[in-house]
Amino acid sequence: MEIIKYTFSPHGDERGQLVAIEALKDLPFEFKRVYYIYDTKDGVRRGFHAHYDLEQILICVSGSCKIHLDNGFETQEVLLDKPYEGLYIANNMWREMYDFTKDAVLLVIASRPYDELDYIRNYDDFIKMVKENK
Ligand code: T46
Repeated sequence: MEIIKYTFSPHGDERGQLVAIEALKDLPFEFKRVYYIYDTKDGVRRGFHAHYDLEQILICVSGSCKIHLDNGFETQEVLLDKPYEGLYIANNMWREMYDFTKDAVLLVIASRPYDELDYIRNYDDFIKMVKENK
């Protein structure tokens, strides 16, 4: 499975760092939504779903966490621990997020507005769909 990570260019000076992300310039898609996950409790694993259409970029802007990716054929574990690095997650990809440090803030840039109908929450349904679409 190919892991696609974007490295953004921090605008650093003596005051510190600033990262700017523009749609279609720094990322391959227009985005419609941003959300972030923080204060994740010890031992928590989140996600457990795929999306029919949604594309996303995940950036751990503080602390670190790990992402389990599963395309139905292969799996990968990805560490996110840099505030200037974004992991691209395409549609039809099962994801789980885990090993959040106490200070972790996971910022997500999403290509579409929130839509519960876009979620595939049953793993067997996900596997069936990707195998049928192959
Ligand atoms: C994903 C991973 C990386 C909203 O009301 N609007 C939103 O935009 C989102 C993302 C969530 N919510 C509500 C729905 C639930 O009541 O927030 C609650 C928690 O969402 P969820 O259980 O889906 O969170 P995660 O961490 O399992 O998954 C989220 C995203 O939902 C998902 O698209 O790819 O982060």
